[in-house]
Amino acid sequence: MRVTVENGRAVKVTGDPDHPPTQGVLCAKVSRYAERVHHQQRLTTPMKRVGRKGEGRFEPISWDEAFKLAGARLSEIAQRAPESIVPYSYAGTMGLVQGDSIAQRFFHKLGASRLDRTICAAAGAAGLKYTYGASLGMLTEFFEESELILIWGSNPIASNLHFWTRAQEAKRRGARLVAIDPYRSLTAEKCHQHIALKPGTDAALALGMMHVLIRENLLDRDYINAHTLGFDELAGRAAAYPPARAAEICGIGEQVIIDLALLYGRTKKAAIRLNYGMQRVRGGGNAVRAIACLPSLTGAWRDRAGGLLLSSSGWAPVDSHALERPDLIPGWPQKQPRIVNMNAIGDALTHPGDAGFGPKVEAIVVYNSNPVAVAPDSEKVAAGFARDDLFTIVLEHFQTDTADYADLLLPATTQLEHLDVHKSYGHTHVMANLPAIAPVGDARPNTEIFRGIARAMALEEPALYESDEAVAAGAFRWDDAALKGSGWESLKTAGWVKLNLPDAPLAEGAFRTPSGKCEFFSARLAQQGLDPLPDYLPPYESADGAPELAARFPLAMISPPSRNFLNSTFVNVESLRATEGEPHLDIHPSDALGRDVHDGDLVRIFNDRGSMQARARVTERAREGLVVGLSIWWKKLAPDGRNANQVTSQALTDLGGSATFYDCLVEVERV
Ligand SMILES: Nc1nc2c(c(=O)[nH]1)N[C@H]1C(S)=C(S)[C@@H](COP(=O)(O)OP(=O)(O)OC[C@H]3O[C@@H](n4cnc5c(=O)[nH]c(N)nc54)[C@H](O)[C@@H]3O)O[C@H]1N2
Ligand SMILES: Nc1nc2c(c(=O)[nH]1)N[C@H]1C(S)=C(S)[C@@H](COP(=O)(O)OP(=O)(O)OC[C@H]3O[C@@H](n4cnc5c(=O)[nH]c(N)nc54)[C@H](O)[C@@H]3O)O[C@H]1N2
Ligand SMILES: [Mo]
Repeated sequence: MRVTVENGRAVKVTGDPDHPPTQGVLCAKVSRYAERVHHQQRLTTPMKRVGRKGEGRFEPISWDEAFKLAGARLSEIAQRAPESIVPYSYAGTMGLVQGDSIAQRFFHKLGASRLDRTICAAAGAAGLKYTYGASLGMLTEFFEESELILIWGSNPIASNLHFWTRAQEAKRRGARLVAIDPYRSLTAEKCHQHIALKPGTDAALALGMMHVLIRENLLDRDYINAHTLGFDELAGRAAAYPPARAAEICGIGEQVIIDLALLYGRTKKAAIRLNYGMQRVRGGGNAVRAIACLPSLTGAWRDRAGGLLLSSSGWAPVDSHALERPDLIPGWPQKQPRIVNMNAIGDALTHPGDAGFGPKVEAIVVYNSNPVAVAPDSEKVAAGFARDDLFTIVLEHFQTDTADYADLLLPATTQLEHLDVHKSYGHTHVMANLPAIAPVGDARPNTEIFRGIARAMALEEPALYESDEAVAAGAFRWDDAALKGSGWESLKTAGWVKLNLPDAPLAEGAFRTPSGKCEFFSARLAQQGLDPLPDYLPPYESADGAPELAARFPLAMISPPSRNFLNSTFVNVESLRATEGEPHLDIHPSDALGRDVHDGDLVRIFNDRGSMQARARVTERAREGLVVGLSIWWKKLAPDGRNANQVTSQALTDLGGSATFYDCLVEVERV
């Protein structure tokens, strides 16, 4: 990203035309980043609460006072019960310095609870780990040479524009694009074919495809013999999914599955752009495993334009030990503080504490995240944050829904104001992020804020006071083959470095599993008492998984991202919010008819966990039985002060402990 600065202000951001994956293009929301950075509501000074919890009334204080208040309270708790302190952070910035470095070291030094950062991608990451050994996949550049692209649980026009550019180029060269998505997304409507399966049924589709590939012998036996493990067992599993059965589960036609499998098996350069939308359900990990087996069955990996990409982040040699320093945990490695799953933060904050859970949570420090808006089962999350005896520190750019509950609200810098380094999960370059402007107001980088609190607590640990530049320089294992020949200085000068990888990195196997093969059968899963083969697990909330619940709440709701928001970031940027208008609910005409709901009506969406309102759009974009509320709205900027997470649940996925945002039954009525 390049920034144009005039008189100390960022006036324009553009893509870097020399950077191969982005080619000078920014997506709709990030192209407004300068507007966000200089927004009149940017937090510019530390503040302390003067009103009731959640009321959002604050008065300015100095940084010294803020550090003293934070340090005194955290010291007192840390001496008594360090695990009562919980950090809460996710993807506000994905920078390795402002995300996971000094903050993690600080909490480790205290012996605080550890956070399982699983709100987004953990099921998919686990699925890939058990199958490929790590988050490995095709290089995004070569999708433009593919002859067939399955865009599976992915809406790149909204969420991954730079891949979409490649897919369009492939289309111009004659490739066929197939969207697999219960919703006719902006992307699905631009593909040659849209397969609108029921949410959470992707594993059944993949197993049905396998059944056909095996029956028709559309297999690469040499690749299977040399580079995979457990073919016979997998074939046994696929035998239980003839296309008729898979079709029944997925709610699509049998012939659709047969045709898809034949097309996939007969196309040499067959690529799958899998994405995280399909793993936010109970069986998300198994579904990723099932789909990840497909290119290893057909040997699609042999061509650089074939294979699969869910995440490429495993190619980057990040030194997470150096960044996070788990060895600072008192008594480590024998002593391992408890782990709090971030998806169950509502339960954690409202738990009284007992032998199983450990001590009651007394303090939460939130940075790079907005849990009151983004975490599931939001009524519980808000009830937790509203506790008078909870000490809450929030590091933020803006007074978000979460910031309203802070005792201390501390202004943080944006990417234009601080130093960082990044890897990517969509491409295979690493990037330096150099500050373009001075901090706005009195804002400080996350790292500097944690150093300030550490100093106020008189913590004597040099790693807490390391400079951002030193942290950045140690973020990667520069001696790894993927980075050979470069270092922090050359990365800083060039802006980005392309990882040194073969064009078709899995053509000769080289998976990172214990066997070095693509593991259809996973001994590691078997050892944990789990199914060693991928299977279809019905969603927790579906007619298959919970018939009684489905009788009361017959509609499946998904709430994937809007094009103009980045999770809950950018919702307060007026130009972007104006484009989205107001919260909508897309509902199929036949579902609307039975409920006397008409296009443009205000509707209430509800289940046992909560409710929200939205403006109905009666449309065939949502398949029958499905409703779609594009997200994630700031509650306080929605007309009824609520958002989609009022109805989502804290249940976790089969693998990885991920969130199940799209495994959610509701009912809808006209207001
Ligand atoms: N504009 C924009 N871009 C973003 C984000 C954003 O909020 N806004 N967020 C960023 C982040 S953090 C992430 S993780 C990614 C997310 O981006 P993606 O990984 O693409 O995931 P989603 O957008 O959640 O969902 C993608 C598609 O999956 C569909 N889907 C939902 N359930 C299922 C299912 O069970 N099966 C199948 N096959 N499809 C399903 C949805 O309808 C949606 O169209 O995007 C990133 N980019
Ligand atoms: N219903 C529903 N809920 C979802 C999802 C969904 O699809 N549907 N998607 C889920 C997914 S995929 C994800 S990744 C999560 C995302 O959840 P979060 O990671 O919480 O993402 P954001 O909502 O973007 O909030 C990030 C906050 O970090 C702040 N921030 C940005 N940069 C910095 C910085 O450098 N320092 C500090 N201190 N703050 C910073 C921003 O101002 C913003 O308020 O939400 C999940 N929630
Ligand atoms: Mo995410």
